[in-house]
Amino acid sequence: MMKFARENRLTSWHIGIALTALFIGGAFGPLQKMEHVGINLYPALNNIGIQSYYQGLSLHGVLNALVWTTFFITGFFVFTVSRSWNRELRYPRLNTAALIVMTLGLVSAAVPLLGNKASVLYTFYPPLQADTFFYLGLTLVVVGSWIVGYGLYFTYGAWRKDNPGARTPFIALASLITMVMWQIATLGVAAEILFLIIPWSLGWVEGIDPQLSRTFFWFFGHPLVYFWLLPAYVSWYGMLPKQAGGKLFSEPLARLVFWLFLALSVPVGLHHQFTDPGVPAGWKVLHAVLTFSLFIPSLITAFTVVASLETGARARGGKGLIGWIGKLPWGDPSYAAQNLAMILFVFGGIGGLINASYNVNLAVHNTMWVPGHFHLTLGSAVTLSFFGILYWLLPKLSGRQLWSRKVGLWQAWAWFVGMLLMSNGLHIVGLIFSVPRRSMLGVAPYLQPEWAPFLTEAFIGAMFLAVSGILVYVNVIGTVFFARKLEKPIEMPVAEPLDPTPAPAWLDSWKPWLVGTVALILVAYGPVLFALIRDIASTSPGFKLW
Ligand code: HAS
Ligand code: CU
Repeated sequence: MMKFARENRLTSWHIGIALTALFIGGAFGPLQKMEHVGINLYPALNNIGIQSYYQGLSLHGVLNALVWTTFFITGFFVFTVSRSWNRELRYPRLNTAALIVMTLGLVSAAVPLLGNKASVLYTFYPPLQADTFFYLGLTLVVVGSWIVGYGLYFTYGAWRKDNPGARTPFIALASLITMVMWQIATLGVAAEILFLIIPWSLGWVEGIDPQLSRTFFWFFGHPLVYFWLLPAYVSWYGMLPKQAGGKLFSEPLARLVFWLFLALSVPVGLHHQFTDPGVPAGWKVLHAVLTFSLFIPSLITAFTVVASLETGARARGGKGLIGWIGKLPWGDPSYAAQNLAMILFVFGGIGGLINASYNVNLAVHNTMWVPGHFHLTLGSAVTLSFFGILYWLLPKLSGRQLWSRKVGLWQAWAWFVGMLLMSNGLHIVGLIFSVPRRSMLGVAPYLQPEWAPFLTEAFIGAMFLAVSGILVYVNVIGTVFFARKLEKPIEMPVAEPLDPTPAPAWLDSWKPWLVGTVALILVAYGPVLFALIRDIASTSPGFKLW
């Protein structure tokens, strides 16, 4: 069998499922923005079983935020890790089993979602109560993703045995750190689902403690957003400089950033619960401060990635203080999509600073500002980067050229413009008018005429996104089924470090970082969870409000 045939097949399946989920989930986005300007198409969807706005919103959140990301990322890492070591998976059957478990989970969650039995939105906060199969399905997706991780760790062990003392190549290390972070983070949601939600949704216990459930959820929910972001960082640091004809400005800094994300991703989750009455203020302050410390790796990233791209642009003849930017490979859709994603992330990141400020958060919490924020981060920094990655990865996997570079460029720019418009409108209505998120605004009795210009701006943005989304699928289908065969094979782009000296050993050493990570989590979460568990109040029955 050709080398990497199995890995390629696994990655293709992961990504194919991810794209299918995004297609269905994404379709609801424009419908939501239409509803907000008074064009309600949901009654027409009754015929295909979509009963309400909230069912659509649940599909949108679960399929996009949870399924598209998790399946794409696990598939991408199977690829990055094996190529980075130039080594096949140690136990490919284990990774096949992982994919099967994830897929069974997806089906189990999708059936109640499509049947309007799990319209609890993607955060599934109790006491909203979904069908048990929804929760079981999500659990299986998570367990499957753990098994993907085990497959990668075994492969790491085999590589390490053959290469004692060598530095783990950056792309493999960064992918592994992200996977380990995910494994720690998902303990929170596993505890929530297994100990609290499933017994309650099966009727074994009468009530649930919503405060404890939310706290377990956000133990997982914040690192979840970095699980989405870090694969994009793998590409921005490890691949994009090469695509721009340059080198990675500082490999040690790139490694440091991933270790810092491992240590700091979890102990900040309370910044989603600043308004929760059951968590003492002191702990919220601690999490707010730790959240601010997370700006350090993001700002290191901004500096290092831009400096790396600059080495490429200058090597291509770029001159001047900012004139070099024009020499970046803007004509390459894979590059352009990811650079545009970064630019949007600057705004998403600044909004994150505002969210994380304990007192300022009160002005924006539960308003449209928050979807404005996460469409710049999850919807742009991450998703647009993944499209950029697809523009070389799909040709690599299918052995065919990208169907149309031009369509790829149009897609990336339409996404960029669409997200700018949509997120600008959403941020403004949230901040200025406190317009609530997750609401059918078009029929709300409190709808105000002053909101209209901004909701219309968001609607226009969503139309750009709809077109852009269609262009993604045109190119995917065109590439896989209709494009010409590749003339020469494509390899994963790997950026060389500017300074070839190997990174210091402490940046390739798991123990100190893992110990630090666990310690920080115990300090930041131990007492909070201890008190909530000690005082558990399993009093709330389940509610089905749809
Ligand atoms: Fe967030 C809510 C705070 C980042 C996703 N966030 C959410 C929710 C989601 C989400 C989905 O503190 C909603 C959850 C829900 O449903 O309730 N977020 C932050 C902070 C950051 C942050 C401090 N978020 C993300 C990322 C996400 C994401 C990343 C997904 C991938 N977020 C919050 C808070 C809330 C929240 C509160 C709760 C709000 C509430 O009240 O409910 C930081 O990590 C951001 C740091 C990033 C930067 C940007 C660095 C820029 C870079 C690009 C460089 C490129 C350049 C351009 C300069 C500081 C690295 C180069 C150009 C050339 C031409 C070369
Ligand atoms: Cu967060």
